Amino acid sequence: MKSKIGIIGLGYVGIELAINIKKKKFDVYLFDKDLNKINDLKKGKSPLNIFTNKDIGILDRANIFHTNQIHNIGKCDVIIFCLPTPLMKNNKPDMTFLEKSFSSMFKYLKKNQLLINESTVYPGATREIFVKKLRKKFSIGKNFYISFSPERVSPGKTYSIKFTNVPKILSGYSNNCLDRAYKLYSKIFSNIYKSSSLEEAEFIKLYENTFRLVNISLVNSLKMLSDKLNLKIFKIIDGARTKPYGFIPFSPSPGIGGHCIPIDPMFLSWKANQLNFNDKLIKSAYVVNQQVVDWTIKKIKKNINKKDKILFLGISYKKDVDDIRESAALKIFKEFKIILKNNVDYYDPLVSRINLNKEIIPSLKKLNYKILKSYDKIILTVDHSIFNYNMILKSSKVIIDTRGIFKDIKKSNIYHF
Ligand code: SAJ
Repeated sequence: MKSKIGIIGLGYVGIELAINIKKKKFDVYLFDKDLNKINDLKKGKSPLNIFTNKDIGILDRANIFHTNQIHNIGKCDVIIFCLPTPLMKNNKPDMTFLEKSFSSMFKYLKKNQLLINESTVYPGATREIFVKKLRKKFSIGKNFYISFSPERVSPGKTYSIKFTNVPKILSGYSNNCLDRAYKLYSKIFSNIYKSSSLEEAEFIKLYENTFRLVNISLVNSLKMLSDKLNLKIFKIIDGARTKPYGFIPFSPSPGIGGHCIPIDPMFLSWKANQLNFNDKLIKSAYVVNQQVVDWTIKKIKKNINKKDKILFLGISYKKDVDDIRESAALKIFKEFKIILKNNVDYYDPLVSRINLNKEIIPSLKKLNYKILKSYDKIILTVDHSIFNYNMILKSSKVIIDTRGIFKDIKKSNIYHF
């Protein structure tokens, strides 16, 4: 009998997982609290730019539920959590999405179900959030199973590697739990890495993203330092990357965004403080990535006039994604919207509109020679692949390039920082 797989949370992780589990002929039961998303999916319409309607066509529209129908979770053999785990204002991990969702389904949980948490959490969270409660109703490892397996979806499909070929970290509360999870995930993922504990797997995930935060912060910090020496950071990176070992290049940026890199490492920093381990490195990296946004704003201000008409190219948090969470480009755009009011616009084909303090600001509908020429300054904040960089180069009066797209072009009307 085919296992029924329940997926809680239909974001870029949950939908990616659902598509790939469905491809392996399992029944999927999908749950989300966003009614618009549910209605889109039921109509066969992708709710996220990164999936086409064809991609989601495989999903069984009958088994898509709003979380007010969570009692259907009782029909599932496996329950996979793919919910957001943001930070609270005080940089404390916010586990409420997981906690609320788990509480709402708890009374419908059945014997022999397997619960897999894919949401990024601090070390110990899976045990605290799920195990503690489950113990009251089940004997974990005997008649209920629990696993942690961090998501490794790369939004914007930055790499060619197929989702199911990305090695999957897998851990279990007990060996039985690990075996149960392995039985399912080995049918979906080609390469499973069995971790020795829930906490180790939680830590592995955070290490991966802390590695990025620290290195992106490093390159942005060196960008600001090299600028004081009138050196070009992109040329410095070009030189350093000739080293065939012991160096991994990262790209300078106007700051980091997204809901992984600015967030996940702070779970580690928070946990460190809980354990009286005074983390300095992660905190400093976090601060640098806030500083570089302000630094970029200051540099732009120095290179524009009050009457300038300005166009921002790109508003999302990174190349080829439509997500604006924590976007540095958006933070910078907001600043200039306040200063220059109607003299500033943005064009981002992946983000049709933004809500700025209740004011809906639409993206320009298109970009052409005439439109580019009509602006005094063009600020390149996100390096989307879809942009016609030749046209931008030829048609813009002045380009402020914060992504190094034009790093090799020496023209007096191009500023790099
Ligand atoms: N960024 C830089 N310089 C870089 C790389 C990124 O400034 O060299 C900026 C981006 O513009 C963005 C932010 O950092 O604003 C985060 O970028 P990211 O490439 O790390 O992308 P994310 O946030 O989508 O991270 C996700 C993570 N995936 C998971 O957590 C499963 C991360 O581990 C992946 O490495 C990353 O995708 C990826 O490589 O696509």
